[in-house]
Formats: sequence, C-alpha cells, structure tokens
Amino acid sequence: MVNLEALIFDVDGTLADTERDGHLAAFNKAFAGAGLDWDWTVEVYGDLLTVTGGKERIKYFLQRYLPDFRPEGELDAFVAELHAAKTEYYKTLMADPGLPLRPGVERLLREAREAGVRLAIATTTTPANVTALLRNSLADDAEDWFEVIAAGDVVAAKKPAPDIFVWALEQLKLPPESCMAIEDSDNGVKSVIGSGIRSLLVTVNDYTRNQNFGDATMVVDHLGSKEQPCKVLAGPDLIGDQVDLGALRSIHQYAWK
Ligand code: XBP
Ligand code: MG
Repeated sequence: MVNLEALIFDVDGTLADTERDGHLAAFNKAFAGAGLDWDWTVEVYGDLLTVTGGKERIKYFLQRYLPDFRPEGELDAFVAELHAAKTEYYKTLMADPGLPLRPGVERLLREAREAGVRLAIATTTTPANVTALLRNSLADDAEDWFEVIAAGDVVAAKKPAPDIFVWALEQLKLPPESCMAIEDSDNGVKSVIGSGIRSLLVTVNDYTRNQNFGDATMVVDHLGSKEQPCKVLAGPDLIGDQVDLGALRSIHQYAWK
C-alpha cells in the first residue's frame, strides 16, 4: 500500500487550456509589437509545441521556418527581449478576458486541500504566467495553495527532461512513490516517468489528444464535473463521471501495485 501524499500538476493544457488562446495569442502580439511580420497559426503552433519553453520555441521556429533570419544584435538577447514582451501580453490576457480552468480542476484542488493532500506545480512555463493564471482563474491567494511551484528556468533542462519533476520532489522532500502527477502532453509524460514517478494521470486536450501516453496510468478527456462527465480514454476504469480524490487514490494504488 503506497500513500498518496502529494499531487503535482502541470499547468499549460492541464490546469487550463492556455496554449491556443493564451500563449499563441501572446506570442503573436509580441511579434506585432516588435514590428515582425511573424504570425503563428494554430497549426504551426501545434508543431512548435513539440519544443517546450517559450524562448526555446522561438529559436526552434527560426531554425525550422526562418533559417536565414538574423537579428540586429545577439540572438539570445533578441529572443529574451521578445519573450519578455510575450509574457507581459500573456499576463494581460489572463486578466482580460481571462481563461477558465478546465473541468474539475478547481473542484479537485479544493478537495485535495480539504483532505490535507499536499499540492505542487511542475511546469515549463514562466513563473509569472503561473501567478497570472492562478490569481485570475482560481483565487487571489491560489499561489499559497501550492507548497512548491516549480516553473520555467528554475531548471536548465525543460520537459521532456525529468528535471522539473525531480526539483519538485526535492522541494517536497517526498519520494516518487508518494506522489501523483497530472499532465496533458507526451513531453510531460516523459518528464514524469524520467523523474521516477509512476502514478500519472493524463487529461488530454485538442493539441495533445493524438499523442502517445504509453506510460500513463490512466488517460481521460478531463477531470469531469456534474455538467461534463469525464471519459476514460486509456487505462483501468477506476472512476465514475468525475475524477475525485478517491479515484486518484485508486489510480495511485493501481500504478504501484
Ligand atoms: C507549456 C510550455 C510553455 C508554454 C509557454 O508548459 O511548454 O513553454 O507553452 O510558456 P507546461 P513560456 O505544459 O509544462 O505547463 O513562454 O513561459 O515558456
Ligand atoms: Mg502541459
């Protein structure tokens, strides 16, 4: 019997569907603001999402789509400045019009808090983006709900490298078998498994539903709510219409049986 002590949540695509209407929109606003005629489409962004980290994604875009582009100064400085502008646009978008959390996310977070299950975040996104999403879409004090917010450049190697989940485990002072991760993408799954965590729930979204989640304990369309029952897409049928704490405990036991 392994105890479930902590839940470690990914952010983008998991807590909220932030990529298309948040990050993609913010990137394009930053490009326009910098006088660049780059305009990432939803489809191109789907390819660019294979690279995690906004700065790394801009560099991948240049290598793959604009290999002859040369900024005036140093490339790293150019990308850092463009990405900083993008983050400001993203923070504004999180406040206005804002983005709702995905089905069942707030319900499950509140249930876990009430039950004393520790909460953490492990994300590739910039810390300021996490703050903006939590304050605007969950609660003013929502950052305090999470004991650890492992985000962005706190580690050198981003997902699919395991570093961000390893860092979160170190900060929690917990072994992998005491934790469950909730992710949305194949990069996230690789990062979780590489960290030694084997209890892993994937909630897919439009950008990730066709990816390979081979090592996930269970894959669902979302965490479910009364209005929107969830559907099991892969793994043991251990849940009803909603993923609640009881279901997570069953999934956790199943993962470590
Ligand atoms: C998703 C990412 C991030 C965001 C963009 O993070 O890969 O890079 O797409 O945010 P996760 P930044 O799914 O791990 O939450 O521009 O701040 O990187
Ligand atoms: Mg994600």
